[in-house]
Amino acid sequence: MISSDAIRDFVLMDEITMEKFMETLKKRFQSGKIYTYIGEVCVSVNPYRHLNIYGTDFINKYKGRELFENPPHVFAIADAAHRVLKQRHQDTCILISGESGAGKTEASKIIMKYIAAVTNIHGQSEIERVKNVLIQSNAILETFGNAKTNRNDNSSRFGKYMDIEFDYKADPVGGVITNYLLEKSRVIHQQAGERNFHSFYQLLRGSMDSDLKKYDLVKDPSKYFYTNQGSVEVLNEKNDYKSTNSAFRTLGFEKEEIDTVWRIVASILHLGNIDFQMQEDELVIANKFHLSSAARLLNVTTKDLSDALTQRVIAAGGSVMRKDHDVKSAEYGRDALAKAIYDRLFSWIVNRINRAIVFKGRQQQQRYNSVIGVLDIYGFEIFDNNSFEQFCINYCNEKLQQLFIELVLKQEQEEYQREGIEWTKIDYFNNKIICDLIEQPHKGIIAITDEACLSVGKVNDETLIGALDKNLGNHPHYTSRQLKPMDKELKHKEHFRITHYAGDVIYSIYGFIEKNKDTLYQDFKRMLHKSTDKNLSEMWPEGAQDIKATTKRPLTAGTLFQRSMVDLVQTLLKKEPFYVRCIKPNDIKSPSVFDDVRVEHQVRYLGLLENVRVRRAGFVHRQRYDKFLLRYKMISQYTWPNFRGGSDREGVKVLMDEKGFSNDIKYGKTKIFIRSPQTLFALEKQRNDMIPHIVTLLQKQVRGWI
Ligand code: AOV
Ligand code: MG
Repeated sequence: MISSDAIRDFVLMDEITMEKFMETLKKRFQSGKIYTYIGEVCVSVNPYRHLNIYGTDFINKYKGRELFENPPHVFAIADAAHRVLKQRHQDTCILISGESGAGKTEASKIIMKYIAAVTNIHGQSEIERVKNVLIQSNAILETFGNAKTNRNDNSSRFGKYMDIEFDYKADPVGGVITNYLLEKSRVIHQQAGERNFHSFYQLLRGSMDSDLKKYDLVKDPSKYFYTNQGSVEVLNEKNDYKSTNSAFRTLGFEKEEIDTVWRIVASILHLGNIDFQMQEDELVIANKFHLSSAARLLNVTTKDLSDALTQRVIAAGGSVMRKDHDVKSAEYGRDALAKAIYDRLFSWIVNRINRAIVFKGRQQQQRYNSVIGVLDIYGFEIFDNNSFEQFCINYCNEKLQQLFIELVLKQEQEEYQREGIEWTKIDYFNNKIICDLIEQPHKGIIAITDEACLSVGKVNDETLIGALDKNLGNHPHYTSRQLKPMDKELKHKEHFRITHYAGDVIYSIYGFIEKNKDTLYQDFKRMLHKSTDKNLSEMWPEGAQDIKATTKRPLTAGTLFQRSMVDLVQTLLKKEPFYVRCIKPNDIKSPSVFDDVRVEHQVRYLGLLENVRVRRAGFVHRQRYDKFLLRYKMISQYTWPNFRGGSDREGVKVLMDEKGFSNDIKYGKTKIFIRSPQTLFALEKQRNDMIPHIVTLLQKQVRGWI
């Protein structure tokens, strides 16, 4: 029997139980082996320390090799995805999942680094540029889209799907990044211990004093309301600011564009410090300094900004009127403005990066050949206070889990069918029921929230939870305090609980309606469009619209997100998927602690044990006849050095009959299927035993002894 930490593939365990799975995972983690396969799925445990396994020596070891030829590694998955693309011109995708802090973003960067390293052997300069842009884009996206949360110091606060496009030689010639719903509420509010997006601290801590003066800012984040609510802890901001700017330049951002970006970030800090007061029935801005700085940085007039912050222009019956805000609605407007400016800036940066990834000189007809899609989303998360953002993030994770279930099952079933092999179904927990709870037309949480947002009467968050209770009260994955007053966990009536595939999450209904409506007063859009900063103005094309023109009600944030998820699933379904399933070993970011309870929970909800069972129920190993024969022909006198009695299939049959393995085998149309791991071990052992003999034999041959 092999020791647990030597098990490279969970299907090779002698029994499939949770105990055995956990023991294997733990032993491997403790001996620095963070990757283990389940067939072609790579399970990865966050090491929380630097491992020397990503250098050139390792890249060379994995290049062009089959999965089983080397110890498990995410490089092997990247190579497999690239090989499928190269050999079969088939689009592939690598789906990286796991909860917040499990190592998804790191895995996606490792994959990109590997792909960049093994392509373009002729060193064509334009391909080198594209590769550089792909890699450098991460630095920028993380600066503007990542933040410190209580779960991860560098948490992705947006979803990212990147298509890397390859030419017919399988060299990268372009790419397209799609971003999903940035958690923009972070711009204005952070929970205790958390921070705003890295960009704010980089600007404050990293830029030179003369630049700060230009922005009317001081170095200290505690001076700004938008950066002082959570933690003001300093990470490595100084160097990061330099790297971000250098990445901007690598990507070919113009000097003015970089300038616009940082001016917008600075203006948001000023907006956050603007206060409103009522003075004799008139709303006034208390802090004029921040007002004029924000206006200057946004290239709008102080009057325009002041008007837009304090009044609304209403077009009624052909005439235009002005109406003062009260303090509350002015504050709402200010925060909505800050969030919207940052959100637009982020999308603009993504678009700008996409323009930079296009291969220069590519002819119109010279389309890319195929793509590898890399999906790195925000992981499942539970905070002390969960709101609309967590609801969207966790829904996104449900969708991805659903895809895993569908595809892993489907793939296996199809392969057995294709090869004419009998198949017994393994039971899964199918999370489709939770996806439905959220997204079903008319009946799901998103639809019910939309209905509340669109109805004319006075609707607030409490009425929304009433509607949810009424429609979903009987759903096994939905509970609220109004329905179960004895439920201690649900502290308030305004909370509801979703039993997600990855655990129970209690959401506070407060803010659901506002965040879903996502209203930004028209006045701001017009003001921003009028900005004399060309780049900023371009971010707000809808501001060009006439005041009197009737505008269609925009889609809600929930519906937009749901549609983008449906599109994403459609895109992924067209590709051959590879999986990296990331696991977080502990909640204290420790390289040595393996928290059994936390890990077992993840293994359960990720369905890893069922994955092993399906894979094994199943066969532990399958291989094309030609490849199989090539690997093992040396162990049989009938097949060594070559089998001359017929097809590869017949050769394999002769070999397996001779070795007495026939009962453990099924012969498919193009592949051999091996049921138990013992057979595979025995084959490997015999092969290993033979290798020294073969080597001596070959040496003798070379020396002419035989
Ligand atoms: P995530 O992407 O899954 O969380 P990250 O990839 O950001 O998680 O990983 C969190 C941290 O764990 C990183 O900043 C590293 O310090 C460490 N880490 C992860 N993988 C490795 C590795 N292979 N080698 C060394 N350190 C690693 V979130 O974005 O919060 O869901 O929304
Ligand atoms: Mg991440």
